[in-house]
Amino acid sequence: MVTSHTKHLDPNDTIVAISSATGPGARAIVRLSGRRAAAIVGSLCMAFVPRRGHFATVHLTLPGFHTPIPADIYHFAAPRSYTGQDVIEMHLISCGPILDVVIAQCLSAGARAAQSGEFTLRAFLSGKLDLTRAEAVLGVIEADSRDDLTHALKQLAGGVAQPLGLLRDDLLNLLADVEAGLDFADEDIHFVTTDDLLNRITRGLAQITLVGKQLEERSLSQRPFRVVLAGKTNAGKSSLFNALLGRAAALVDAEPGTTRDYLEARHDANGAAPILFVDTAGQRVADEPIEQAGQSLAREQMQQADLILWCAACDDPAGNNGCPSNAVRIATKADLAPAPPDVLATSTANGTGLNELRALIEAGVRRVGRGALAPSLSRCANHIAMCLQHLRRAYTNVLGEETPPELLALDLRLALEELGAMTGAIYTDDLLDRIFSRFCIGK
Ligand SMILES: Nc1nc2c(ncn2[C@@H]2O[C@H](COP(=O)(O)OP(=O)(O)O)[C@@H](O)[C@H]2O)c(=O)[nH]1
Ligand SMILES: [Mg+2]
Repeated sequence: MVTSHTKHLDPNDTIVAISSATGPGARAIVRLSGRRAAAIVGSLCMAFVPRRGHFATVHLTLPGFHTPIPADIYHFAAPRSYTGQDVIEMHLISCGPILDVVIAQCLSAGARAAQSGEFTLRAFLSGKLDLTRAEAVLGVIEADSRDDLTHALKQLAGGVAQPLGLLRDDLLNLLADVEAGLDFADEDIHFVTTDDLLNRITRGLAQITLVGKQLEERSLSQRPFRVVLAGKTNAGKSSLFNALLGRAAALVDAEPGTTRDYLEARHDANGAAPILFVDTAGQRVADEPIEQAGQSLAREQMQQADLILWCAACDDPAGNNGCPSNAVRIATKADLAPAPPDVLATSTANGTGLNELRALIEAGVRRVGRGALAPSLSRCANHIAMCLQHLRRAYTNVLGEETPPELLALDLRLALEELGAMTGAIYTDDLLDRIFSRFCIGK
């Protein structure tokens, strides 16, 4: 699972570590990554504030040292840094006691000690490392203590890089054949028949579809965080659902049993992990089959939930009957009666507790660590979709025999470019190599 480690590795923390080899040496490097890097380093050198993207030689004033310690400071400004965040490197005299104090000072100024591989993990999360190179990340972080992390990244990148490589190979060979044909067009030499073209493009389509599917499967982390509102009928679930979404997505009515099946609505806050709110039919003794069905759907939803909010109105003493043990209890309609102690009280009538409820949900999202990998995954999904589009056009072009081979070559190139953008490889030289080696053109 992607979930168990990321809670320890909040990418919003500013992390610090000695990033040079341990032991005696001329210079040692202390590296920080995160929003507060400059402020933290600044606190070590009095009034000096490192300028974004600049180099400076400074003197650190460290507790217990009477002389200022010289240091070179390199500021790599986000997003153009290894991790994609603000990165600061302090190049210092390589001396254990000095380094210890520098790290201790950074920690007390608000940095967190980086976990093994965490800088690279951040590079991966910010899209600086592609899926293929993410395998190298695995190597970096293969330390025993990071089993979880290794496992998570393996799940994400493991099987994808290889089929991507195969697909790229196939498409390159195909393009090489088509382009070679272009060069010999006058001599009417064909390197590939229409049937062969269609077969090979179809194979490419199948492969890229497969890679897309694998990515999808691996992107469990992209699945939105499911918040299910449950409780008795008339508890105020739909009202809360609407309030959390900030729009009237569900019908609210004084008549109990208004919500009969369940309603889903996705909430994408800026930059935050997506949340799926699910409003369910209330629990009550159901006579009608349709209502019974609605309630069994609600139970199903609760099973799939990442967070169950069990709503019980403050003026309903029996509101918590049937509340599952893993649910978070919410005392709704707090404007009508006092809420029980230690339960979050809300009211959609006067807004009580809504911010606290949002914070509670966000904490749940963070705990599960969902969404941290989402940007990288959706980036890949986008390239795959574009690649598919170009390949489909290539296929149609081959079918419509009038189409000049230049257009086919263009589509194949565009498809390869999408793969290239995904993996960061540049295929042009590669392609020339192939043409030269396979056809001895230009000798
Ligand atoms: N006074 C008060 N009434 C509420 C509040 N929330 C919901 N209601 C009312 O309670 C009734 C049931 O609300 P609804 O959201 O449909 O409950 P659901 O059956 O659990 O979905 C409606 O008449 C709402 O207007 C609240 O915070 N305060
Ligand atoms: Mg309802």
